Amino acid sequence: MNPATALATVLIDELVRCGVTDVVLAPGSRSAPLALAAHADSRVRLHVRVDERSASFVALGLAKRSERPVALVCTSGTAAANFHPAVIEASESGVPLLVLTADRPPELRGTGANQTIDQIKLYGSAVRWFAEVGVPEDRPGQVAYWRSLVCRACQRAAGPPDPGPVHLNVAFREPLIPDGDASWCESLDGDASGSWFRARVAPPSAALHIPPTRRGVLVVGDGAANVRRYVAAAGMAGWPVLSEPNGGGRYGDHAVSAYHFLLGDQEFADAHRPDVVVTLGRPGLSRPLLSWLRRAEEHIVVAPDLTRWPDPTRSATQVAQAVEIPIAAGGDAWLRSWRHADHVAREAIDAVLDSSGLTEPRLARDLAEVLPNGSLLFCGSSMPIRDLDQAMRPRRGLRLMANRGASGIDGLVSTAVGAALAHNGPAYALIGDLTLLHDQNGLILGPREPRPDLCLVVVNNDGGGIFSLLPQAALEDPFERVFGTPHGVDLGYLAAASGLPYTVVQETEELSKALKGDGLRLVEARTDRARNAAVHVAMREAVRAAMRD
Ligand SMILES: Cc1ncc(C[n+]2csc(CCOP(=O)(O)OP(=O)(O)O)c2C)c(N)n1
Ligand SMILES: [Mg+2]
Repeated sequence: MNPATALATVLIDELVRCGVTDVVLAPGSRSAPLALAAHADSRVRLHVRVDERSASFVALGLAKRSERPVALVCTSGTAAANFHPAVIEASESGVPLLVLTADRPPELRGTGANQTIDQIKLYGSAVRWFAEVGVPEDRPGQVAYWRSLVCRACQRAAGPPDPGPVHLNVAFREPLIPDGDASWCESLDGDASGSWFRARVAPPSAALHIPPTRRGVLVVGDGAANVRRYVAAAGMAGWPVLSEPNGGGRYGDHAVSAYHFLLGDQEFADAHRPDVVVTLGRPGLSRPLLSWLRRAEEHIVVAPDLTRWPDPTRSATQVAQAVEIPIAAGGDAWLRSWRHADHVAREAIDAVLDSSGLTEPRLARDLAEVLPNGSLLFCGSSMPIRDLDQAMRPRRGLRLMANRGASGIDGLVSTAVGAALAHNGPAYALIGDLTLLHDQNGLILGPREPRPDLCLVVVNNDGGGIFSLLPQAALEDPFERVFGTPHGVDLGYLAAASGLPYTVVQETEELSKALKGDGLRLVEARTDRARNAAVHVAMREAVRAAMRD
């Protein structure tokens, strides 16, 4: 057997032994040993994509939803550079990715040899760990090295306490394809059972005990862990729960879903300054929420990893791996006041949306409501996730996810595809038109690829609608060209080019029917950016007026 085949066979085998089930691959020649080994191993679910950027986001989605490391393979050269955005998102949102970039051997580097670039530490500080594997050689002792390296990579990617991407640069010298000879200088097998080694799991963290408090609030942002336990504890303590949709805590009696509008009301925010706020994950959607967070007497950030904790407002007074929320007597008035305000605000918001026809926040609200239990909803950055934040009513049985680590509008189709492939149940995505166009290649699925059950709902406002809510909207002449960026693309043709079922929704009443079907499909809702900006103003004003009454 040639060394390239031996290394690739052992790498894939040890990945499987470490629990990896999915490998995503983009085609190339230098990566042939890894591609062939992954294809030959029936324990691996292989996904092949022509575009490395899409491939990397598919891997991100798979890993994000499954919370397990997913391997990602490409050839040498710019192919590897196309993984960078997904690696950054994985780093920022703590998703375990195992990036295996094939490379030329050292003697070809820096010589102008074809498709050869400097791949050493290519992703800089965006990976938790980098290793140059070294060119495989036909001599005893290599197998132990390769297997132990893969175990370390899996352990570092999966955490705990800080999951994230890991990069192995794998240099292969020719020949790159199997020669039909199965012999090697030592056994290629792993030891009897399990992975080559098992890393010790981190000991359970000690919880921070806080004194009983009447005016406490639980805030849940992106990437929060142990949400159910904290929401239950907040319920016992009489604390309101302010959860972003992707935080996973927007359900039950204590959920305050109109907080964006409530906290945007100065009078309400002044009257509801908390003694203690506990934040899980990273809140980052609502400016009023972030401003109000800065005014908390005590702000406790819960972070599993004490070397990197989210605190975008720089208001943390304590950081803990876990917090024990105490039960306090007599906190009813605090919770009642939040809930009453939430009820009033929600009625005002719903009244605006119910009388406004098909608008973006209404589509977001209704979509989150009609999806069956057990569904996954992947949300694009820009307005979709914000509209859900502002308009979605509390509910159970719906899993919401978004790429909020770096909040890019890139790779969203592919991330949603990957997440859908790891989700046990129907999957949906709500994304903007520019977000769809940015990752058109994510729609390309070869005939032998595992197919997701995913309905992409695209809000087509012919450009970047978010900018109409920002100060630059006043700059009428340059605005449309440099921010609005209309494109006029007919999404029907786009769907046809990829052979996808396609439906246009004209009225919100048609939504449920349009969502039906299976496999990858596209639903388009056409909206208007200026009208959308007006609806957001109307919601804010309606809440303000209702609060005054
Ligand atoms: C990769 C990347 N490029 C640019 C941006 C800046 N950006 C944020 S929102 C946005 C517009 C998105 O438009 P669309 O997907 O149609 O959503 P809409 O704003 O209309 O809701 C842009 C360009 C970004 N976040 N990520
Ligand atoms: Mg748009």
